[in-house]
Amino acid sequence: MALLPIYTAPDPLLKTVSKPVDAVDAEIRKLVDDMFETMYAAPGIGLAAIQVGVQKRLLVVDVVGKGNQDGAPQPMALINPEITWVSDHDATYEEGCLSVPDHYADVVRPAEVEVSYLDVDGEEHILRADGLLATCIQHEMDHLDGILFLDHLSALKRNMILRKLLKQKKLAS
Ligand code: K1U
Ligand code: ZN
Repeated sequence: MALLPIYTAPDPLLKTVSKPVDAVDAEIRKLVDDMFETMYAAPGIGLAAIQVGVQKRLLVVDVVGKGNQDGAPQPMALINPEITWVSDHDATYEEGCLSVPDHYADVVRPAEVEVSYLDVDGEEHILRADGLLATCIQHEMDHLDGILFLDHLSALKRNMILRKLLKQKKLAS
């Protein structure tokens, strides 16, 4: 397994739309393994392939293992995920993002979702999620369409955070 570099905003790659996975093969399974290692090391509760520079519609989540220290790990890889249903009622969570380090903000999203996806064996599944899992899946699926949680905030808040991130990058280079 390998730790992959995480791209951070305002890198233009994070604003691109990822492409469907053609075949769930050994290369994809290796990418999934590397993404889990990278997510747990960060630490994080989710990661989309575009965050590690791969423009494929693939994400990993585990809101139990690292996000909640008292649970056993529950790693899930979602390949070509599609939201098939969202609830009428919303939920607000304070979101973070490994591509927007050290910044957090409340984001409102549907409280429950149903998502179809392929697993690492290429098998199709339909998952009904609520709570943090629903929020995390929606956050990661946004990444696949080039959307950051910052895009759910006011332009004022978003631009303030982006300016700070740009300044940090310039200082670090
Ligand atoms: O960058 C990402 O997409 C991962 C992100 C996922 C996420 C967090 C919160 C709400 C929605 C989606 C993170 O994992 S940020 C780090 C984080 O939330 C966390 C890290 C360790 C323990 C608990 C939480
Ligand atoms: Zn993110």
